[in-house]
Amino acid sequence: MKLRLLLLCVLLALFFVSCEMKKEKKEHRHGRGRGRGHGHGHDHHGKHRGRGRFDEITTDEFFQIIPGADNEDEEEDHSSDWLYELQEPEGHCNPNPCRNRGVCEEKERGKRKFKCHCEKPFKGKKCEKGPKRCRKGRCGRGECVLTSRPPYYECKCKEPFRPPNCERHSVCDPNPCHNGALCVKDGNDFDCACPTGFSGRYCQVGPNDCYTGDGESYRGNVSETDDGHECLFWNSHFLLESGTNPFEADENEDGLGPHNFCRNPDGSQMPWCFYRKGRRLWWDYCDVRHCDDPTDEPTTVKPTDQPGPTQPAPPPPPGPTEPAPPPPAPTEPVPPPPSTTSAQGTTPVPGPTPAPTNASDAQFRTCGMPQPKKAITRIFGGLKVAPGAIPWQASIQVRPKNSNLSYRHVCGGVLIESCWVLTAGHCIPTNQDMRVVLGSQDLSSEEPNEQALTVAEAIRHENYNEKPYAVYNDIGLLRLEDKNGECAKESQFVKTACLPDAPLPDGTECTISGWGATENSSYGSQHLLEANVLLINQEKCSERDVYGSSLDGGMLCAGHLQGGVDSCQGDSGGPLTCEENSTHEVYGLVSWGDQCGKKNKPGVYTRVTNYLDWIKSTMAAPLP
Ligand code: 4AZ
Repeated sequence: MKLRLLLLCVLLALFFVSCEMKKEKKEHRHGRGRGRGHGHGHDHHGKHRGRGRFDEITTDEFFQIIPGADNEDEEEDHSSDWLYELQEPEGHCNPNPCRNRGVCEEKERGKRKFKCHCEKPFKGKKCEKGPKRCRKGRCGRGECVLTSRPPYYECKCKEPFRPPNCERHSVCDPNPCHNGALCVKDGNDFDCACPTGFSGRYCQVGPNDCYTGDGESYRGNVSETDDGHECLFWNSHFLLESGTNPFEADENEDGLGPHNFCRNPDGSQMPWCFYRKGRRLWWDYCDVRHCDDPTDEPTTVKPTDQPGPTQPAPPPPPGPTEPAPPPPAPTEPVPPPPSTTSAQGTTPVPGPTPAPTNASDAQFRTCGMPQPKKAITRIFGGLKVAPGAIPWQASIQVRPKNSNLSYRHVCGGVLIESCWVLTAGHCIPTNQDMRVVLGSQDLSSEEPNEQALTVAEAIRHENYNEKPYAVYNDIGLLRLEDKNGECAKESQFVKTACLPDAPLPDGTECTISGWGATENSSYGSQHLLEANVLLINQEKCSERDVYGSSLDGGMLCAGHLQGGVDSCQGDSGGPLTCEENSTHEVYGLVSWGDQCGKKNKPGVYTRVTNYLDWIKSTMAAPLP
């Protein structure tokens, strides 16, 4: 009896605790216009409870005042010149080697066969260098944003700090609150007392500020995430350091521009924004109301079962800043991409080849077509990997033979047909159970879109040869176990890559992806990461100070123009794909390299065009 009473007490206690927790979450989600945030010491993570925003700003390492930092001259960054030297595009001006809208001129004489005429403010042999104006301390207690006109940056001061350098502060003077709101001083902090119907930290959100559908057309003024983080400007240097065109002067058709309002430029489920937490870049959905929701209780219901980030995202391969995981993909069915194959899905004319396939197989009729997505990954230099962006990416996982232990990721792979995954030869283990996971983004959780398939047969190239200095013929094929003749099922998140049919010119920009080791995590990344690399001239890569005579014709080198970006351990076997005629061809497989991201030591990839006959004959061979 006593035990029952005790159990009842425990249950009641649990019930009340859970109600309190729900209440707290609800209050912070629906707190717009109710004085949430600064001046109230309310912090959603409970970390700085009792501390004002002023203290948070002045103790933030990003908003430090560094005497003289605002008038230093721009320094030239020559750290990546070695990679430019390595590229030597053969096509001179075709493809255009000049970045950032630079105009290419063919040259007859001289060492270089082309000259790039750069648009201001870009410089460099290929107009790859933008002005590095936003160095630490330049904007004191403010966010440094990039602009298209001299001096190519602007300081967006945090309230109550004042321009030009955000060093001086004055609370409520001038009044930062919008829409006639009163600014209420509280020491160095302040609060905006919003007129009825207005909300947001500065009362900048009007009563009709809401989004319809998925919020793609939302052009309202909400600039806070669901958890109360202030959004970064879309032209923030923190976001755009690796971007291709950070100098958009006006809002573009996706609503992105020199402001920090929430938008949905990438077909996500509702307006969202980037924010910064410490040194990391994150994103989250915004505290914005759906127009169908009642105005008195604005809701910010996050799409269920795929919440925003809850733990720090791991870093990317050396190079650009790691984004938080991407928002979930749109739920609407997407029409199939236009077919590049004949009715039977056999001979593509002209262009990339889908791997030879079953004529009866209605699925995977096209290859190399990722989930259609908006250009956000282009805008931000690949910061954000959208779900379905690399649908051929496979995770190859092993566990001891006939055990019940959990599988662990060892390598990447590339789906080229419903039942076939291409990978590196060195990824094929001996005497292990092997499976392939497709459609996965986050390896640490079982995701609804992923498909796990047992490997029925693992075939390594017969001339595979691992030497201490290089791996030769590093290619293998995995045949997946079928169910009624079908293995992988095509979906928004699982598609095949095409096989290439011809060599591509040096300097071509291609994509590498994987869950491999990164600058800060030698165990690998939990989220799928991607980066852009350029194909490097074979002779250059065979020079003595690069890889010398270790390279053979079955290998190719690729690296990043800005230096540092590279594949690494755990990425092996995964794809290097290049876009040709609007489809993605698997041009290389991550194979080896002298460490990762090291100067003069780019990644080495298995040259797939060298093994096309082997791939086709292996897949066509009768089953054992
Ligand atoms: C590896 O150990 C490995 N930087 C893969 C790629 C590279 C180096 C090592 C290229 O699997």
